[in-house]
Amino acid sequence: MSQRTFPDGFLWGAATAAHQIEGSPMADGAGPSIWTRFAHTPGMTLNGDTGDVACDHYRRWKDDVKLMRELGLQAYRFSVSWSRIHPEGTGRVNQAGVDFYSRLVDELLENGIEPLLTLYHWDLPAALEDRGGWLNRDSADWFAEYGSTMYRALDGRVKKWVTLNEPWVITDGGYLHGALAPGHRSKYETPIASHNLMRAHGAAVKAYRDIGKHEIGLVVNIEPKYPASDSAEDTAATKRAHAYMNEQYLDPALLGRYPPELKEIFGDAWPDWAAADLELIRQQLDFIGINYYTRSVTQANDSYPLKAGAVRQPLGTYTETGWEVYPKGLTDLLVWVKERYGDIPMYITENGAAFFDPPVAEGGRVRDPLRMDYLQKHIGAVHDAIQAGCDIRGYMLWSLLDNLEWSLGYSKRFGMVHVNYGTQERTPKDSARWYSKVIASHGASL
Ligand code: LGS
Repeated sequence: MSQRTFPDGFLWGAATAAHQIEGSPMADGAGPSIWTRFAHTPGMTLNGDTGDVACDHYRRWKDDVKLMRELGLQAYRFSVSWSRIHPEGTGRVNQAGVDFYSRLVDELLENGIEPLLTLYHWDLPAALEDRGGWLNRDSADWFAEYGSTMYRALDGRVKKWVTLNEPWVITDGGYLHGALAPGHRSKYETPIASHNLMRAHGAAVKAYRDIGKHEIGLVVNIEPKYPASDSAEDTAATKRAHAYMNEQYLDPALLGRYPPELKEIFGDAWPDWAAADLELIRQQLDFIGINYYTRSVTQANDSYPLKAGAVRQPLGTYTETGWEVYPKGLTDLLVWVKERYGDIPMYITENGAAFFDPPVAEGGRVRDPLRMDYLQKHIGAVHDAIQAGCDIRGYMLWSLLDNLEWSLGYSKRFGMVHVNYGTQERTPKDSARWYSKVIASHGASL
């Protein structure tokens, strides 16, 4: 096995999100979020699973930080639940909510773990959904207000901030196809929600420059799109799919414009946006966070409204969520980001896989060779991108713990640590022990 070197200061960590691990959604004065409502609506999640308990991290946070330290993590990416901070979404601050995250950050720092804080990982305060949510143009101000509350409370102790996690998933899942909260299904709403999310991103970065002194960025989920054939139809479909997922958010954030394919995809549902909006969206960013899981071999089809979709690869390996394992796609993608947007620092803010894990064996062992193999190959792909000149500053494994996979409930396990949802016992899987060694050797043992 060849020896690999990662840059000095490259951060090794793991990621989670509030709704997926915390539980106790209404504790200590919090307000409900759209995910609490959505999960409590019959038929919206697999088995009716909710985040009421999840990994009980809201009460076990101290033990979880201890676990992170034992694993040797250098960084931890987590998200803040907006409705714990502003139960009505704006205005009144719920100090108990701020204190929860403040204590968590202190504990991380005391254990030598750098916090990466995501402001929005999908759990909009329900009170704001009642005012139109991301369809309301005021959402940019609401988000900047909430961001400012957090910057004032934590900037300095938190030095790496993320505005939004995966705006594409928020709108494609929440506004176009309805599989995710708030469960809308409208081609006409989707561009408006997308645009307002990006205005909110811009407004929150702007507010950060007034209050914060460290780094702020945006996290996107992107995946390379390869044409299924060289037909004109598949080539055009691939271009549309690429613009829709990979350029829709990075282009306005970094270049101040939208790719022209969006008009082709959305037709009369895609408005002509005001130049002032695009100016707000394009802010100086300190880094881009990339969430990578799979690629897509794309062909033309009659799906609405994209008219493109992924073709299953007969010789491919697939994870439990049905996503193809394709490590080279991560290298291709990172090189593409560098080529299109220039030398912006990047973090891998999520990468990982759900596989079927056997039950915890006697002696507390969980063998998960497929996850280990997935991680090894993808971290190798990150290394290849660094070799190709990409400025990659860290890798956050998704996820620290098995957790609530949104509409798929507890059925899919992404953790390097097994969670017994009956007892809340945590058991590091083989992949966690392996990852600890990778961290301790700064990637040399890969
Ligand atoms: O748990 C989520 C992970 C799991 O897989 C996390 O909260 C999200 O930020 C992120 O979206 N996550 C995730 N994404 C994989 C998306 C792959 C889509 C492939 C679709 C092919 C049909």
